[in-house]
Amino acid sequence: MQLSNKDITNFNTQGAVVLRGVFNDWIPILKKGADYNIANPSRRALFHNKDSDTGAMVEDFCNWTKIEEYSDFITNSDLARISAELMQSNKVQFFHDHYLHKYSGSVLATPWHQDMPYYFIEGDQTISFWIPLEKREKKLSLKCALGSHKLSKYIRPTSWSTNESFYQNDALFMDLPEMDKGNFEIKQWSIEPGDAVVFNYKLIHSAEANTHSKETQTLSMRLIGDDARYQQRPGKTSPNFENINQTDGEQLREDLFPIVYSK
Ligand SMILES: O=C(O)CCC(=O)C(=O)O
Repeated sequence: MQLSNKDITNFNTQGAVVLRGVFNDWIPILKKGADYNIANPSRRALFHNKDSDTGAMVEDFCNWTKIEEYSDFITNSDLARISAELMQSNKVQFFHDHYLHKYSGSVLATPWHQDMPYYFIEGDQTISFWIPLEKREKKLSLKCALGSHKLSKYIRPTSWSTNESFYQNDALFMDLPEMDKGNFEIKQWSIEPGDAVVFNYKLIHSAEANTHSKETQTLSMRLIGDDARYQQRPGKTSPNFENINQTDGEQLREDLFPIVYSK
């Protein structure tokens, strides 16, 4: 797939773009991996609303080393090249995969948030690919607050199911701006399998609960570019790497976060 100059400009100025049909051939492969993932959740998996009959949501992280369909996709699809072009980066490192499984009738919406403050990363060259594995009507698609990746301070991160502050020292962060008062243009795209919404880790985004009669499966693939560096946060990050043994300003370890593209 060839990106247009408009895709590159929009990604950098607005913080998000939709890419149509970019992973068409990969959907059956990713679906096989995701089905395995939900049947075999890792120790990192989070189960929200597990015991409720009004629907539940499962998240899992960092499974690419054990799910061969994920590693095949990361290595052999256009993911890394597209990342380099959109971030305008000479080099791309893979950060992690994040799987979201929303059972039908789930009452749990994904709240407005930025991903960056949950991560031990700082930098402008960051990219997430939000890849639904089935058709998604516009109102159940990712909501992106365009331009919000340029804010000067991060929004306070919270635990999604309890809404409690994620870190003890939350003075570093600011309150979420009012999202429905016209401060940002909110963009959503209807999705066909094979499309991806691509966005910067600093972009404020959210998603509705799953009101479909069927479960939904989404994979978010996260990568970083030249200027991304390790940054200690005031507590455990998500995902957390217990023995990462890195200090502020270092490039992320290549044994855990492999270089997947280099010019
Ligand atoms: O699909 C969702 O509910 C939200 C996904 C999200 O926040 C992300 O991929 O960063």
